[in-house]
Amino acid sequence: MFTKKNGFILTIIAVMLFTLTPSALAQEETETPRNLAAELSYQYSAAPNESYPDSGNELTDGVYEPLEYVNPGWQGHLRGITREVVFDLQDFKSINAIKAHFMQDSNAGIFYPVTVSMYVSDDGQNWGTLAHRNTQIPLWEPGPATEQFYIWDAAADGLPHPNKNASSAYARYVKITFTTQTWTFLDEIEIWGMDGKAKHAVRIKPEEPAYLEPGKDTNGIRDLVLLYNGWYPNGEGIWTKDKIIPYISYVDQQGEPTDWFYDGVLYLGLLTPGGERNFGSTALFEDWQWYLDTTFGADGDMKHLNDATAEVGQKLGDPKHRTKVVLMIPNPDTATTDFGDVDGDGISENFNPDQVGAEAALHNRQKAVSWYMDQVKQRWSAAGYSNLELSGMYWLAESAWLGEQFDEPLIRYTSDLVHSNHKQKFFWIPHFYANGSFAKEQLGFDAVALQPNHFFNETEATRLEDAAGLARQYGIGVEFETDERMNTDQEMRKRFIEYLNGGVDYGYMTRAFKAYYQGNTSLLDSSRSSDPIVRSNYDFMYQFVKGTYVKQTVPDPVE
Ligand SMILES: [Ca+2]
Ligand SMILES: [Ca+2]
Ligand SMILES: [Ca+2]
Repeated sequence: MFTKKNGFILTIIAVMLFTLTPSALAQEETETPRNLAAELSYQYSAAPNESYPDSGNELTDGVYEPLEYVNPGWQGHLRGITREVVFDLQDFKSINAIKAHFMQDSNAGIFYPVTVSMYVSDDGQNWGTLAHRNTQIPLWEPGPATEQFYIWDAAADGLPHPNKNASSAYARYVKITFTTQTWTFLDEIEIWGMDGKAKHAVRIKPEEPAYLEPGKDTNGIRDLVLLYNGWYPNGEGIWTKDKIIPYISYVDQQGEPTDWFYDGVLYLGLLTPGGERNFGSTALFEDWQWYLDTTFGADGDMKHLNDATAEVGQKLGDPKHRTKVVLMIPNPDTATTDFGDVDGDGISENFNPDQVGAEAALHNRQKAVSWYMDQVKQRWSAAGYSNLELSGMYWLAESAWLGEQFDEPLIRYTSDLVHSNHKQKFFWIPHFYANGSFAKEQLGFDAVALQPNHFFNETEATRLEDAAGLARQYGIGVEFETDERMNTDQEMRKRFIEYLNGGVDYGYMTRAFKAYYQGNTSLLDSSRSSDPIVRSNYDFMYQFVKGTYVKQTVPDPVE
């Protein structure tokens, strides 16, 4: 990485010295990196907000502003679609570093972009990715204003090119994109490099942004519905055959299957028995054992899913049909200090790096995951389900800081375990502001679907478009989101319809791998409803999964 601001100031001074003595050093000048963006104009996908405008090339004037957002040299972008800034360097140049400077001031509603992406292009139309960069400082962190550079540096980070000696990207255009959350403030972007073609400068192959399509990476799953089989006070987590049938098959008003429906089912749980702990954080060894028992027991969820598939298969004249199953891996959280004795050596495993050191904590967490995966394997093969296929495992934690000191090594370790069974893939559904949502390959995930989080929050109308755009940018799928309120609340039904319509408008209905969060039983409820409006929610969803849904007018809630 660059040595941040100071290193740059030194380099700027060096460049200035060269410029002051033109004749003698003209030859060297072409070989000394300089800020190619200095004083350049640039194109925005959307101008800054009128309250915090760009007074003219603020991003390339070389001035870094004090960390006070009222300073006119900052510019502020308010919510909405991920922004793009495009620089035309006027000619092909050799680019070896890019840095973009942002500030965060939580008290003023100014937050860092979750992700800044950097691209180069020959023609300003087709773009090759140089890097995606996550914030290194959490969003929403209280306290005084802070600043952050998002940096790509060829020397430290390398280039996405097969030539290992590649030292810079040879291109004419540079694009920087940044995500927004409330206000986003930036004041400077630098593009470092040299005029002309430097030694080992390479062209970066453009990529067509595209969703992750159903196929090899998803084990053939197109539409993966989430069923929560953890503990609920009202027994909602128990998935009997009759409750499952309206998910794996489309049922008529009488509850009779007439077609297959979701081709994949993800089982996952949140609460532990009695609601005492959570599988995302505090669950203990005994809870993990309970979850396996409830999933694989003689009268457990897998047995019911198998029975449901067999019954539907008989009715549809397709008795060999198999439902594809994905199972969660609970999160072995680092806050857990007394998990339980996984390996029987009399010592309870401690996942906390502050207490046992980073290496031992990672080792203990690996031990728990490894044990769990072994159990799944054994219990699955012992049961011999006639109509199920174990297609993969699901990582429950919804965000991942990248880096060896965070969960990255544990996720990669788990990925290797999943892939040691060649028939399985590794699934993940990061939330909208998650770290690492672009880092599918780096983390070892195969099938990733981004949560738009539009259903639950009163987000801007553009959120679905933005999530769809980011999913294409990162080459991942999309999560559909709804819950029981779609059947009872007009405003929530409107949002449900927006997700359906977005699938047509942004192409994720037919082209993307999708996961479906539907609360606990929203689709089951709508399938059984005698209210034609409520029942139509189920029918629309079925049409959406089949790719035949036609956009509906979004009904306005009654005031
Ligand atoms: Ca500036
Ligand atoms: Ca300004
Ligand atoms: Ca032990």
